[in-house]
Amino acid sequence: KAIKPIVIATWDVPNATGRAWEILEKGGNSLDAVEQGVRMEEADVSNQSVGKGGRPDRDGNVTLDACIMDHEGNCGSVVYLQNIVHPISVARKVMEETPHVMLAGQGAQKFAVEKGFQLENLLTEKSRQEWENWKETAQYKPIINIENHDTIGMLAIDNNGNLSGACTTSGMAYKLAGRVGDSPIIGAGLFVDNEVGAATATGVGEEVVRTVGSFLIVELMRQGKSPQEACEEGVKRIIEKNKGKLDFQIGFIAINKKGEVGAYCIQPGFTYRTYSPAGHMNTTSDSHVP
Ligand code: SD4
Repeated sequence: KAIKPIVIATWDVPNATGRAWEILEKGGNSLDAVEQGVRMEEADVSNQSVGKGGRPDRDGNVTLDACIMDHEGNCGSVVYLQNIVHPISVARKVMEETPHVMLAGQGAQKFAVEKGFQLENLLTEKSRQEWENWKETAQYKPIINIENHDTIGMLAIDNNGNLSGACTTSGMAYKLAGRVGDSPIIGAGLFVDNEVGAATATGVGEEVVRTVGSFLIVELMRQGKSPQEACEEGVKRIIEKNKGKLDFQIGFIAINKKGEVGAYCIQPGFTYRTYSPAGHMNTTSDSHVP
């Protein structure tokens, strides 16, 4: 059976999936597709959860987390990176041009600058103003489904049937300085196994880390579950660990080698974008809370 390329991403991100699809359609590889795809959100200042324009930590600093993984199991990650618009491309360089998987903070920034990335202020006036307003109450309470375009996790299969994934975020708004979430942690925010499939997460990262969510979902698919069943089981684990306290959001998407997709979340309102030969679609995920 002929391989059909496909790209899937968390939230309603038509520009990102459209860009990835352009690459896949021309016969490009899935690694380029996911990198170029998520860069659209990193550069988009109207997405206040990713890259430039992201909401800052409680001290007013925008700090970015991202990771990328290819079909050979190579991976790269940056955490607590500041003043660089495209952390995903720095993560790719960590993967391809260093003996390491993860670079953090100032070291990651120094590496990026050495590789030719420009330093830029990432705090937009809108995000700065919102942070000023937040400081009046200074209550840390992650908002469920912020504007329906949050952390972007993207998974793709190319013409050769190879899988890659990328995940990039500015993390939870008004987090403690130094906080790193699931999004740049291989196995938590993203996992790719070219024999089985791939998964990625959005939502309160601490909960995803606790269950190594994306790795869990890929392993469940390895054991025979469909992407949908695996995502549901991944969410169920988190719910069990929280003993019924469900006032937060987690959303997973997954894809298997056959190009079948699945998605599941705790709270209603999580959507995902798919682009395949069947067309461009925004789909509402099933949720645990009706
Ligand atoms: C984090 N998972 O830093 C990210 C944030 C996120 O929707 O996905 N927000 O925990």
